[in-house]
Amino acid sequence: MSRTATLQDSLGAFGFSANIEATPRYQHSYHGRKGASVGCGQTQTKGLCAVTRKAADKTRREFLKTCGESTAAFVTGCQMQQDSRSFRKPNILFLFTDDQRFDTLRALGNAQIVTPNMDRLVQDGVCFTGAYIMGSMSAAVCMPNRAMLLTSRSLFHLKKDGAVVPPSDVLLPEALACAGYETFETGKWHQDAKALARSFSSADKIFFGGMNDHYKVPVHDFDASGNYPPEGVYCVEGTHSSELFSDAVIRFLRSRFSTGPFFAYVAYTAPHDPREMPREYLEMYDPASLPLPPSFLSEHPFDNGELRVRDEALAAWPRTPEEIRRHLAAYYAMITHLDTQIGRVLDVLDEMGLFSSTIVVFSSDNGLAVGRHGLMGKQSVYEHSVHVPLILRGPGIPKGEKRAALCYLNDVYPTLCDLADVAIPASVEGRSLAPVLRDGSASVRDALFFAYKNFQRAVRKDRWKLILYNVHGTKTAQLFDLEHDPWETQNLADDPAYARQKQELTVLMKDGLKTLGDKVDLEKPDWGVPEIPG
Ligand SMILES: [Ca+2]
Repeated sequence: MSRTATLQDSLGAFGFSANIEATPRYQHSYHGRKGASVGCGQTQTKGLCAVTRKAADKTRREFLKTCGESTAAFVTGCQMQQDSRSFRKPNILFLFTDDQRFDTLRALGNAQIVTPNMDRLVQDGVCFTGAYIMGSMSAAVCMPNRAMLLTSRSLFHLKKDGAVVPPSDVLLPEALACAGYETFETGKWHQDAKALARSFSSADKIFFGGMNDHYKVPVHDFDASGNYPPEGVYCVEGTHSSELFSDAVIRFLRSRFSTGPFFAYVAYTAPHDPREMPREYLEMYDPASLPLPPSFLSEHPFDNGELRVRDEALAAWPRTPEEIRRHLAAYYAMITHLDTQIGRVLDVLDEMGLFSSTIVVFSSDNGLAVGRHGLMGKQSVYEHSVHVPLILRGPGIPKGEKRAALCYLNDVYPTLCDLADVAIPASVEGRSLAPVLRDGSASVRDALFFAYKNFQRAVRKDRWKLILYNVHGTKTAQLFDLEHDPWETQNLADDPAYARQKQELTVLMKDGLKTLGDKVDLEKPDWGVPEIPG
């Protein structure tokens, strides 16, 4: 028996058998979606340098003038555009986890979990407590949200739900590379290989796909051509994914000799199931001592359209408090193990004297229910699925502060461009959070909109959240007062006392979704869109 512990160990006595099928190599997770590819050539650099926002400030315009004068050079190859002024661009270390809910950091009030290194980031940086994802048009929620993070496109403007990033959608590392950054990737890449190839100057231990056994991750070495044939895959058996990817970025940090800025994108696959971690981490958590969430239910109260998706089969129906507590203990154990690995990376950054010159971004691609509302997965628009952690630390960023401003993950891209004084490509749809970093009372969004497939839509504004469902023609509404009911347990949708809020949010939702590019027409019986199978 290996040194590892799995949730299956702890559930063995209960006949737990919903183990996770290994993801076929070169396919996107459990949907059999094959990794697609698109043409890659020089044209992407042409697009990047030709497109800039009119709203850019004077400083950026001056920088772009320099960039624009070199358009011909970009067309023939990405010539690094160095800013000649004294401003030194910060390094950027992006730590991106998988399925980590917003409330799984001790420093943010979760007294049950142990996350000393994530807590370091909270204490040394700014935590955005109102950070959300936009949703998904498929059960593979990770995929579009990673695409949105990397391109800052809205959900409804992604190609194939983010499986493919067309050259017209300039990726964040592409934009940074053309501004002089050395760009590095390790870990999960849920988009096409050509998009990776045009984004990074190097990579190590690349995992194409959605999920896998954490101790047998099929990885590739970097190939600048974007060709990743099946015979190039290999496994480092016995090394946990969180250690594998941390080792890779540490090697990158220690071996680089360039004096220019770097962008290192570390895409962990934890705490996504299968819930595997060294046994000592599982032993840190006693399931019986973990409180059930106030929104625990044995089953979801109505058909939300996705009650039997693969993630929901990770626990038996009806859900029991004992089984949910065991899942929660394993989920927390995996996060604590991940936290230790992140600590190793942060320590190396400090040892190398890069603390003050490096922006560290910490976030996750979506949350996870783990028993809340009778659900296990992330295929919903409840807070536990769409609300994610987001922390920025580094030069130009206040220390130990929080920001409640509502934002999407795709706002991070233009924020980093602003902090690094890098041109924001026109394909970017997010809004820079730089004003919010400067001013704690500032905001860039009045409301947020969420979607899951074509049968769930939601809006959040101030303390209110409205969720509308249309499942095979059956419409359901939920209205929550998040200030008094953050667990979303008291549905006010049918209470006449809140009819005004419901009506205002419905109108807001219609307008907001249309602006984002959604095709849904809430007035029509079928919402005017084809059903996306559950
Ligand atoms: Ca995920």
